[in-house]
Amino acid sequence: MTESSGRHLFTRHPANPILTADDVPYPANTAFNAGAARVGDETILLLRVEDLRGISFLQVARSADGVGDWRMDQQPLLAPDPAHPEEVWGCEDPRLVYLPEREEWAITYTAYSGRGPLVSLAMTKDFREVRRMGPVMPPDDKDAALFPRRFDGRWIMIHRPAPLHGPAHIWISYSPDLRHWGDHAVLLEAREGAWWDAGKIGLGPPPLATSEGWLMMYHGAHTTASGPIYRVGLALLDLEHPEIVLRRSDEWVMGPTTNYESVGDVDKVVFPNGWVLDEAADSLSLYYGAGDSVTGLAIARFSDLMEYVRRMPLYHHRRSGDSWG
Ligand code: BMA
Repeated sequence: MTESSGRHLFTRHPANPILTADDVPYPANTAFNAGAARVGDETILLLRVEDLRGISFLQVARSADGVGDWRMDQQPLLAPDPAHPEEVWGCEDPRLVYLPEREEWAITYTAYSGRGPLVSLAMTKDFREVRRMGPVMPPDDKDAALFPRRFDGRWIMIHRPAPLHGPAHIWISYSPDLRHWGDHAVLLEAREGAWWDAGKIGLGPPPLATSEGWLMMYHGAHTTASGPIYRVGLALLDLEHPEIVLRRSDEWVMGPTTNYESVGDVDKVVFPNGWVLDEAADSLSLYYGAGDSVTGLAIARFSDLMEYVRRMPLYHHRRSGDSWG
C-alpha cells in the first residue's frame, strides 16, 4: 500500500444502499445518518428518518449480520416531544456509545428547533425505552459523541460548535456528571483554502479504542461552486489524554463516488455516524448516510486501516492559546 492509498481502505458492500425510506414502516422521505451498535447477537442501527413534512425521527433497525434482513420497529425510538421544545423540528444524526460504568447506551443527537441545532443526550439500556437528559450543548452545535469511560474522574465529549465567524473546528469538553460541561477546547482544526477539510469539519462515528490510541473519523465539507462535498478522513488521539491529537490523515479516505452518494436530497455526501468492529474477523463495518437520503455500508480490513493510521502524518498542535485566534 502506498501512502496515497487511503481511499481504497473501505470497500462498499454490494448490497448498497442497505436501507432506504422504502424499508420504513410509515411514510418516509429518507433513512440515513445512522448510529450503530452491536448489542448481543444483533447489529442495531439508529437511523435518522425524515418524514414527509421534513421532520426527523430516530428509528431502530435490527439485523443479525449487520448487512441484510433488517427488522424495523413500528414506531421511532425518539420523535420530537412537545415537552422538549428544543427538538420540535427533529431529532437528527445520533451517535451511540456504551458506558460500562452505567450499563447503558448514551445517544448523542442533534435536536433541531427555531433556536438552532444543539446537542442533546438520551440514555437507553435496550433500544426499546429511552430516557432524555436534555440539551448538553447550546446552539449551534452538532456532531457529538461521548468517550465510553471517564478520564481522571471526568466524562469527555467531542462536538462541533459553529461560530458566527471563522472556521468550524472540532471541540472537546469535560463533565463530572454528563450534565455540566466545561474546560472547552479546540481538539482538531479545520484546514484552510483548497483542502478537502477546510472551513468546516465534524466528528463521524464515536472514537474507537485501539492499542495505539483512539481512532477518530471526521467529515470535511469542502465548498465548491455547486455546493459542499462531504468526505471523511482519520485522526488518532492519545489513549490516556484524548485531547492530544497524535496523527491526522492528509487525504480523505472516503468520498462520494457512487450514484447514491452523488445524487440525493443533498448531492455528494458521505456522512458516517456509526461503525462496528469485529476484531476476530479483522473487519470494521462503517455505516454512513449517502446523499442525505439512504444508508450505505463500507467495510475495511482493520489491520490495513491501522497500518495506514501508523503512517499518517504527525499532528502539530498550535501553541497553547493560538487555537482561540
Ligand atoms: C450536516 C448535517 C447532516 C447532513 C450534512 C450534509 O450539517 O446537517 O445531517 O448529512 O450536513 O448535508
